Amino acid sequence: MSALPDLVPPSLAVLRRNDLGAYTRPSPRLYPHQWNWDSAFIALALAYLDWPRAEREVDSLLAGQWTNGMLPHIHYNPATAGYFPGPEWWPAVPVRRAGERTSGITHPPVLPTAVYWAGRAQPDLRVRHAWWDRLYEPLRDGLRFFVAQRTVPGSPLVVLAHPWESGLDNNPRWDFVTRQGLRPSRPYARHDTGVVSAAERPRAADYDAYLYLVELIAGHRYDLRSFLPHTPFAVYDALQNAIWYRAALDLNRITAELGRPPEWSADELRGFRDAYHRMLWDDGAGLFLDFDLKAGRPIRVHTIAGLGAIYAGLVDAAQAARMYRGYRDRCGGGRLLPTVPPDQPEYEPARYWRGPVWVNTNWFVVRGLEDLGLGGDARSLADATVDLVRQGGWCEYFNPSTGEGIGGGDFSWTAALTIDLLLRPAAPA
Ligand code: 9WN
Repeated sequence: MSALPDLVPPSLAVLRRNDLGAYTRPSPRLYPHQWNWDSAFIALALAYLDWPRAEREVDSLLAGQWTNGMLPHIHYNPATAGYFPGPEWWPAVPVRRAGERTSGITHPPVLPTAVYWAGRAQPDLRVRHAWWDRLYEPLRDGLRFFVAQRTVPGSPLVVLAHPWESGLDNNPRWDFVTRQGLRPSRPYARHDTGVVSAAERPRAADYDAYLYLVELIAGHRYDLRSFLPHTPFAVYDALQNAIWYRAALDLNRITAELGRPPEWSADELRGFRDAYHRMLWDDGAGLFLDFDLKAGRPIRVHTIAGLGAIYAGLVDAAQAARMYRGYRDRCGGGRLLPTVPPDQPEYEPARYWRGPVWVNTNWFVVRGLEDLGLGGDARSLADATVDLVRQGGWCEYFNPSTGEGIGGGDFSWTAALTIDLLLRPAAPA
């Protein structure tokens, strides 16, 4: 590829520095193993620049798949230390390939969408189709897992079982559980706060609750039906559900190109869409909200997760424009889009998922706006996102008030999605 945009080579250099051969670590000192949605973003970027390496990234992630189809949120590398919690917190995981070590929870299923777009970047149709053909079953199983194992009678929406599964760990939507004072039975020592300032990470009470839930879930052999009566945390996450729906659509796009019948019928998709609107839409907020299954009520916290429906095409252009512009206009001239609007009492501009701008959440919104024909909004948000990286570096997240890059450095998905935004520019208005 000639004349690459200026930020592409240094972004690729970040991915190269984090390349451990079979997979790309999210960040050098903070996250040494393979993470699920991180690798989806990374594979998408590599598809433009190093196709064989993109294939390897996905293969390595799929090597951690479970017998029930679940793709765990972490695929551990036994040769690497320096992360807490390690695989010893997740005993007896039912992996397809004996000997693989993984976590016991999943992550937002970005992978089918990334594989769809990565495939589209492969101009040789034989290579593209052979790859999709090879990945089709594991991707299908990964999505079907949510339907078979993570729904409850009466609703097609998928249930999130741990804040880590959302990928937005300490987002204030989950404060209702971290406020409960839950603690694991074992003492533990965190690794993250030795790498990054504690002021930019989740608090001690958050970690206590995370580890309490790890023990509970592992104690019930990772089976939602078994731990549901006992867990304080079971929610319909507006973003996780949107990502699942988008992945289902993209898997259908793959089947269409392969000349196969669709995996999801129009009826199934319509049922999901109706349930999503019925359960999660909040007219006053102008956003979708999450739903606490245990309490039987919405979680009334406004965050960027409420815009996930835009990415999924779960709303039409007019509703998407209202949601996006309403959210943007609440942000008081700061950098876009904070993960929590500054007018929310929980907003903290430098603490992880409680306010900072993250490149992946912006990317979801950009790609959704673009698909809905809102090219002007998509373009300006894409430009604002790339400018943040240009000024703040390849950091994990950015302070919306100052634009400063914070959290872990050399962060892979910041680099990967910068590459995607530059090489697949959002459509002009
Ligand atoms: C726990 C790797 C992951 C991301 C998540 C982000 C963070 C882990 C952590 O890092 O989570 O899974 O230790 O904080 O919240 O989205 O996938 O980059």
